[in-house]
Amino acid sequence: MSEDYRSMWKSLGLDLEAHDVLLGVLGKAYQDIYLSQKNRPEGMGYFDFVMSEVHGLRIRELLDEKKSGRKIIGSYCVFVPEEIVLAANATLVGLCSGADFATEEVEKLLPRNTCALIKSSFGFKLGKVCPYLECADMIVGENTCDGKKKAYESLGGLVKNLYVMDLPQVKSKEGRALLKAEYDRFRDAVETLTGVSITAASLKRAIRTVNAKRAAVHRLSALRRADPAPLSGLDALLVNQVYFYDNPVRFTESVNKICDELERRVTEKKGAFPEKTPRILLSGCPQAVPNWKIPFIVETSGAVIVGEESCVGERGARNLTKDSGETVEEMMEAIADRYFQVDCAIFTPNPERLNHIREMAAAYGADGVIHYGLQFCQPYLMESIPVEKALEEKGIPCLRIETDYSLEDAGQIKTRVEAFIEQIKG
Ligand code: BJ8
Repeated sequence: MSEDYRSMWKSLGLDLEAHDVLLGVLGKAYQDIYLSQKNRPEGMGYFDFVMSEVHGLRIRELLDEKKSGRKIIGSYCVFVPEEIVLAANATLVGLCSGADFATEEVEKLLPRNTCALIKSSFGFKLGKVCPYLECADMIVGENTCDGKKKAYESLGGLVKNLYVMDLPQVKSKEGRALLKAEYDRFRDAVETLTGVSITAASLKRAIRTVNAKRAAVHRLSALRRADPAPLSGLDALLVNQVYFYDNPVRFTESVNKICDELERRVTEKKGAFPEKTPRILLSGCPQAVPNWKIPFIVETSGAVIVGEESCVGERGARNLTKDSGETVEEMMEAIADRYFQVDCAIFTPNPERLNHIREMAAAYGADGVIHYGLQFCQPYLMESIPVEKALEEKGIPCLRIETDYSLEDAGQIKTRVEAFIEQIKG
């Protein structure tokens, strides 16, 4: 990344030395994990570029947007509706939380046995290394798992403008009403922040922009059903990660462009891996940038990942919002309907997720499922046991992995993954 950005990072209050360390580690990991892959589609060049400029050009764009009066809103969860943010002429960015940083400082505020994702969000703030966090005018936290909801109480003292959204835990009539009420409250807060009143026209436009982005990733996912898979799981994960940072219109165009190329690859039977490579569905906790550990292990052990049942993947992006409403109220109802289908493990009971995993395994021709749970993540770790049982009852092999962001257990996980791949081959 160019030197020009240093003054920009300084103006955002980043710790330049620590930030250099982060970028150094990130750059090396990207080189080793991504750029060393073979048979990548040309269209991945765009996503490589976005990653190389993720703290550079994209931040400059966001700062330019701010200069022109647009607000930036940061979020940690796929329950925060981008439609509402865009309709108020603001920009939503995902705050990644995919790497350990400033762990000693973090553990002064959070118990050690907090999941790596939550610790990472604190580490990026305390270590002053995330330009997205620093340029956000509002940060939205959500009452999902216990870890997050208690952590936001402390995060509130560290960031300028934390807005906490309450979320239901049960898929009941009352739960749906709570979600709708919280989205109305959020709409008011976003309108106050931006000084822009959301109209039926602006909301419809925003719904269509976000739907187009989701439809593009649906198109990409569908192409991964082919054998040979035209795209590696690592590259697909990268697209799903960039989903949270990029300008939505540009992102949609770039995904559709790579889909055109992948369609040609499918016709020509050109794959990222040879035909009949064992196919894995990855299911579980979200994998935020730069958490590429499990896909890297899987895809360097003789299998290909063909789908992600994850919030950075199909759980987060799968349903479109109905855009036929004519009033703001009708469209707000449609937004609540769409998000109420997200089957995060914080819901109890949560049979939809289990059904979705089974459906995905069948649709993508998966030979086995790897369930990825972050250590200390009770919702997903608890749910992984019934998931494994239900899949195995249907004859779908399942491997449960519990890990964190460190690489200490990489060797051990690789041994287990290799044995699992041998099992599903046989
Ligand atoms: S909708 S998955 S993005 S909450 S890993 S912090 S659950 S202890 S991230 Fe999530 Fe929204 Fe749900 Fe999706 Fe807690 Fe588990 Fe940590 Fe987690």
